[in-house]
Amino acid sequence: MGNLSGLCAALDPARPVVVQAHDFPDHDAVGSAFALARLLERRGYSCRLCYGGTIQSESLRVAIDHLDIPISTCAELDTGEGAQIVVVDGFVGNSNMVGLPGRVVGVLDHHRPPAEPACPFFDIREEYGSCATIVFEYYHEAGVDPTKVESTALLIGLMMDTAFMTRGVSHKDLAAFSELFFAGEWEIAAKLLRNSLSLADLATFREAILGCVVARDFCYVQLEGECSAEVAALVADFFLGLREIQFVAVVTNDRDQHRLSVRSEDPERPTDAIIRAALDGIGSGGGHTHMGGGTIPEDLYPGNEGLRKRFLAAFGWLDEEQDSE
Ligand SMILES: [Mn+2]
Repeated sequence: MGNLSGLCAALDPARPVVVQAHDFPDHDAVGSAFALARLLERRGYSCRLCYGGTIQSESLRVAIDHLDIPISTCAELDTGEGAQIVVVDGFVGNSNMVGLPGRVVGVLDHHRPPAEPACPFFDIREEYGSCATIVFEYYHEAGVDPTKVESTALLIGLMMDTAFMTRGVSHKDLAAFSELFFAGEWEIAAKLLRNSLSLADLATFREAILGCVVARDFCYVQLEGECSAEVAALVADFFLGLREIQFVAVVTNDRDQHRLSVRSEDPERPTDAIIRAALDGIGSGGGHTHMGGGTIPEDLYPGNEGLRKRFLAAFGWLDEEQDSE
């Protein structure tokens, strides 16, 4: 059985389907949820789209507006107990996925899960650069060409998650890219990707440049000012662009918790494994080889230097220092 037919077999066609993107969603989560819902609608399902938290990304807001994506917050959506939920680009139980009333029936994701999901259907492809690529293959399986709008939504997700095809790219991503690029509006996708920042974000970059702590190829950035997850990710990308730096951790304060955006250019230090080691016992997180994130509740936060040391320990560098003493 194909993956799309597997998902459809797990869904009850008589009841509405809720397609849920991860909290504080990004382009990949929203674009994939939207395109998946449109494909399920062609199969006779009625679908609604939602996300947890808020939309912090201005470029995502522009994309939702431009593509006219009918998505609302989980709070606005009155799902009811009987809802069947399909989670996209993350999974319930993760710190970045709010629980909705109803039952999680399916999960589509490209993040390595800490444990196998306990729902009837899941399709997790860690080697893929984006969830959009998985959904694109569902269209293939269905023998359906995505429309221009659907192609654009998927293309933006794919381009954002792979940083213009420079990280985590599999052959499948490239195949999806070559079809979606001209099937969708690549100019819009490229413009959104290039214009994620505004002048207002310069203060964050100034703070980051002045406050970063570098040890060997590891750059640790603590930001005290207000900063969205998207800008924190772009700060991390910026430091990774420095030749000497191969691993970056950016930490921001988010009211009652601390949030991490992590990047790695070293396959020996995959972000998800390092984050789990560094946050062991104090927080949660995960991701891919090249990019990941996590959260630490305020009451468990070990302090800036304490957290930085936890990364050094996760690299095995603290042991080396002790050995050489
Ligand atoms: Mn993604």
